[in-house]
Amino acid sequence: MNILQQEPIAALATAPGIGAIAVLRVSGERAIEITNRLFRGKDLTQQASHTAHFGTIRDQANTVIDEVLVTIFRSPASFTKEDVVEISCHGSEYVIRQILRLLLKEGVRMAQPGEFTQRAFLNGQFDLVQAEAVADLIAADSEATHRAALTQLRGGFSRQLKALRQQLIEFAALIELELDFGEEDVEFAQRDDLRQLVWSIQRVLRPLIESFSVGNAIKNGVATVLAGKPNAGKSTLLNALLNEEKAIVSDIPGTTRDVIEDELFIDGIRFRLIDTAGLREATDAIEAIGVERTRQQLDKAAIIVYLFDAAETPLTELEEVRAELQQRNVPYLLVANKMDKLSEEQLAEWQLRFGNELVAIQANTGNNLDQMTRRLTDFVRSNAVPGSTVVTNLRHYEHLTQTDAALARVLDGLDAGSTQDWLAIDLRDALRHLGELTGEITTDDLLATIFSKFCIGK
Ligand SMILES: Nc1nc2c(ncn2[C@@H]2O[C@H](COP(=O)(O)OP(=O)(O)OP(=O)(O)O)[C@@H](O)[C@H]2O)c(=O)[nH]1
Ligand SMILES: [Mg+2]
Repeated sequence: MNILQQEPIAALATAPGIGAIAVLRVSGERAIEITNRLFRGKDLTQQASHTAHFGTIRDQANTVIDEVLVTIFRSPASFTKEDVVEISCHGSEYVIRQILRLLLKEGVRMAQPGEFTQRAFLNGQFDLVQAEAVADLIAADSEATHRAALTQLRGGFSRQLKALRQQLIEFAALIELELDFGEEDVEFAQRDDLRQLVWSIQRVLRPLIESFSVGNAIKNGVATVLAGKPNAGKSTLLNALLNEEKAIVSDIPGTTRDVIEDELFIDGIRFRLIDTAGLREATDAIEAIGVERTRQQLDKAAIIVYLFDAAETPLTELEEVRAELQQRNVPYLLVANKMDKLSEEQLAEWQLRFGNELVAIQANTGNNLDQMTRRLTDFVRSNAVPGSTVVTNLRHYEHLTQTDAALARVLDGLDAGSTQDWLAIDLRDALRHLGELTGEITTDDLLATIFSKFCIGK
């Protein structure tokens, strides 16, 4: 691929604010030459790629601005594939501003948000899925988000999809060719082969589409709803998990009336813990609203933790609760709270009955909480197999589902013996969505939207 060296741009690559050091990045045509003009030390233009050089940056009056370490990367062996210089200086805002000012005087322009990554993309450093993974990686603040972004950065699903898209293009071309023959009844494209190909593409798409709910949970937190009857100890449990007195606890049933939410990282996974009003026939109008909100939260839950008072809940009631939870199709956990009031025999009987679906805890002392949280992380992990690709990006998800829908129409068309022009429309649709997914088809608008989400300097 031809490397296009565009006008030089610069930006602070490290986080703004005061730090021990800061890194300024310059990329583009003459980046090394321009930096060299400000630099006193070795002649940078004569140095090999991937070497670091100590020296000073001076202004026109030959005043030393700072002592710096300059690293040079020669095209195409750099992040943007252009000539790149990284200037590590002291992390003072004054120094950073002065060096940037000198660079601008030499004809360098300030970079737009995401412009470095955009150039890397345009020069074929990686595809769009990977470029977006760079953004996610920078924003990643939990171990799981970080892992998901890294998998996508390493090539993830786009390589496989590109190959399949290529095969689909060949079929589409044959069908378009049939169209050219108009009235004549010719079939260049083997319908059975096309069907096979569509199936194999769907086999790749489907797990990716399904991974989105997990991916989304990883990114935004797993909505974990603490539900149960009043006084079960839901708020006590929330406080114990958060290790702070977030919610009011009392022995009056119906204490919590609104939804209380906070985040908690367990084992690198972000959970959104949601404490709710206890479920019962409300005794007043406000409590009724609270109970209604609990129901809404249950409908949106990713995991339901159903808490009950171990000393006051008969087996028949538990069986009913479990039947209701099973209807909801989300992972749930039956949590017997106040195990201090529970006999060994009773617990053994429940465990025999409910197995892994039940754990006993004592929320007010924190006893056995680790057993419960381990169950929660297991739910998430069992859905997201380590190393498999998890789709976390809404844009990817939409193109994946639309490709899938277009392919389903192709299959319907094949079954119904549709004419070429109908098949051609659906094939083009599928190709377009696949192409936009991996960045083989791009519009300026799309690029602008994606890269503007980056911060300046990335
Ligand atoms: N013995 C015992 N008491 C507990 C335990 N956990 C909570 N409690 C008590 O149970 C009572 C109710 O606790 P809450 O946390 O307010 O219960 P809740 O489920 O949030 O109740 P509502 O907000 O009314 O729905 C309080 O008096 C707690 O101190 C436990 O493990 N053992
Ligand atoms: Mg409460």
